[in-house]
Amino acid sequence: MKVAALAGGVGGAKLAHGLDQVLPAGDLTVIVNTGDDFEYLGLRISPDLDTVMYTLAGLADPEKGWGRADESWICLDTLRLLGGPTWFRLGDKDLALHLERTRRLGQGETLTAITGDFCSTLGVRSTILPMSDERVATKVQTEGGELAFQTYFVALRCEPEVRGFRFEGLDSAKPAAGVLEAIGEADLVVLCPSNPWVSLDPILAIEGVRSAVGQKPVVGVSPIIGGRALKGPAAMMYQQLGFEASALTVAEHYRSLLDGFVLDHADLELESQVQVLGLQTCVTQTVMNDYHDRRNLADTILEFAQQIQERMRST
Ligand code: FO1
Repeated sequence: MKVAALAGGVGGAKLAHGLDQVLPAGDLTVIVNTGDDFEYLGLRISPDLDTVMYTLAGLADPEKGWGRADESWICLDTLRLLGGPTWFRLGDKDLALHLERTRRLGQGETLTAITGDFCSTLGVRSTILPMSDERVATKVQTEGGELAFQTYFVALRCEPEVRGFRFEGLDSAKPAAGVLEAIGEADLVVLCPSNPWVSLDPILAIEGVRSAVGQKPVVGVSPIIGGRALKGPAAMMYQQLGFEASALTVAEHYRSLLDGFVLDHADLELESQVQVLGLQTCVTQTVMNDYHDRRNLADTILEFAQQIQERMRST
């Protein structure tokens, strides 16, 4: 089964890793949000792309989920001593990647090509694609005005109350080479358990992506479990925007695209309401504490997708 997975940062990367482990080599393409990308210390940082790449390479920091395991912080500590900006923490190994990416972008290479080369070097089996090679910058609209995503997320620790979002550059952004092809060739599209507002919506907003996804069997996995996000501000964003934070709200968010929806055991009581939306459901453990959980969830999703496809064929 060929799978195209749409993913943001840590939660999405974990499921993408599970899929990478259980699918035959070459059958998975992960299409990653680049709305979080920004320039910092003169370098181009692509946090979600790197989180997915490091995770699939088995190199991600197991505690934080982003950055590299066994990292050193000599540059950051020296920068701090010199009075430079250190609010966004870049480890030494990670920094090398940003330096090289920025150098190659400066020579006119695409983010897609550079990411492909890094993935080969780091031993990633699956294809990882940025959503676009053009810059799209997520802006968070708050009571106090509009903020660049990483300012809101890291510098201000998601404290300002959210009013909405804007994806700057969207009008002129095209899907990266291979994105529409991977979706077109896929037997299944998986919406990973990433933040719907700031991780998956930017991908789906890129020209042609939503309609390509809509033509495929689509399974979504809720990033909200028992009314809370395991990591990040997704639940808080729903509440601040006037919605109840729940797996049901996430299913409604993607409703027009979905065929099936995966909920955690903790949300069993929401299953019938998700079915009322016209979706097939699968209740399972979606919390991924270790590699085994990632593979288990991926296997469960693939079995669920097969059931969905059989039902589609028989109706
Ligand atoms: N998140 C933080 O909360 N603080 C950081 O200092 C930080 C640094 C960082 C460096 C490289 C990288 O790839 C990710 C990093 N992140 C950090 C995570 C990142 O801000 C978010 O995970 C995503 O943008 C949201 O998905």
